[in-house]
Amino acid sequence: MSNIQQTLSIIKPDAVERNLADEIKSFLIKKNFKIIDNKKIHLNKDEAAEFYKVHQSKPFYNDLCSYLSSGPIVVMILEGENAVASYRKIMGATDPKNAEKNTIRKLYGISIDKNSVHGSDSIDNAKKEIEFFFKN
Ligand code: IDP
Ligand code: MG
Repeated sequence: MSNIQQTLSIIKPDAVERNLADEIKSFLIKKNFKIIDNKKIHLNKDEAAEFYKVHQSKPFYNDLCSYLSSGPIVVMILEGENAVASYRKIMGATDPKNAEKNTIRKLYGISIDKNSVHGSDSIDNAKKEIEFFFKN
């Protein structure tokens, strides 16, 4: 039975800055994701803090919010079969050095903080994150 889902992807500042957005989009299209909507934006630190508030107790929270607001990002709604889990798989492990080969983070990530992309971690969070960027 088909199980079409939507998930939120972000191309983070390190990848946008290296002009990798089009290459990452092509990679996703080749992997059968449809880009339903996308836009390039530059969050301020308060907006980044709101987006990442699930991580507010983590020691790296402040750096994470500074980083996400440090430059333009590309946010995308991706659609596909089991999109939440399948995009997490193609994105790769949080730390690029632990990511499997041919994942986005292995191909493009620089470090655990500059890991090039974000992806929603559950169907519920995908809905919230899509809402955060696209429904206002
Ligand atoms: P994920 O992006 O793979 O879902 P999360 O645990 O949700 O990973 O963490 C959110 C983001 O916070 C990561 O993508 C990464 O950029 C950053 N991050 C996670 N763990 C660390 C850390 O130990 N040090 C610095 N940054 C981290
Ligand atoms: Mg996460």
